[in-house]
Amino acid sequence: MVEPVKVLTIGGSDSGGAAGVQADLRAWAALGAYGLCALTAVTAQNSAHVAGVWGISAEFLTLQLTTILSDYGAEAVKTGFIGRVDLIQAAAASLHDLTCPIVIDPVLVNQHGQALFGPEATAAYRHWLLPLATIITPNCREAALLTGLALETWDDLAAAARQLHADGARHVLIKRWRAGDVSQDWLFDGQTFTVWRAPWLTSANTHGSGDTLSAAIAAYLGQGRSVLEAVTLAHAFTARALQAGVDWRLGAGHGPVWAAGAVLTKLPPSL
Ligand code: PXL
Repeated sequence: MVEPVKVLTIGGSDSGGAAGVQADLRAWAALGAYGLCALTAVTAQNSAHVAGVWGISAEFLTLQLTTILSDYGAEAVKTGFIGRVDLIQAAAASLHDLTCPIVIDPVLVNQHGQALFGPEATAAYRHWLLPLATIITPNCREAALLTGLALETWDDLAAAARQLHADGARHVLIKRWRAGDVSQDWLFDGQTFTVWRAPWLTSANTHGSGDTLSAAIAAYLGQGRSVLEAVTLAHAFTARALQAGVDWRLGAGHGPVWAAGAVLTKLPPSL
């Protein structure tokens, strides 16, 4: 009998197929993990714009989660697009008693860095979801919204990481700190900072890269790896996914990362 690593995402559907649960499930299929999904919202979007968002009720989110977890269970969970206080509370209530790693990807800004939701959503993240997080993965703008800090200097970034850790997240990964033509992702574990560096990307095809990174972190954590190892492997996976989609032309706008093209010929042991 073989039991694959089961990973659960709580997030929104991207009708354009680039981000959201579509990105998560694709990443997990590429990694050989079995993906489960509970939807918070259905979006009508293409590569150029979001035409509408239709939210699921909190009761129906809870029904999805209890139905999935009572049968399959999960070795790891990630959250993505949530954005409504009752949905954040419903997700937190269902995750509260789980002992598996939980990755909180706080989808709070759009690709232009503009806030997607009001301050009540940010406050709900801090109150309900941060204390459950094995790791939280905000980009700099999201870390600024969650902490109220401006993140203009590296010391601001360090202060934001400390604050999110004090709010309950066991690890904090603040992504896309720009240093010239280099993008830095900083991990704080409550004591030390570790950095991953990558070229600052000019490719238009980055839609879904944050989702792919947090999904891959969840899969590697579900496999039993340490946070440091999971983040390192997930960065390498996401870089391959970005490379696989770099020359694509799909719609008129922002193109996707292509996790299905990130499969190694030789898979890492046991995924
Ligand atoms: O990439 C963040 C994200 C997450 N979830 C959904 C999205 C997006 C961005 O477009 O549409 C459903």
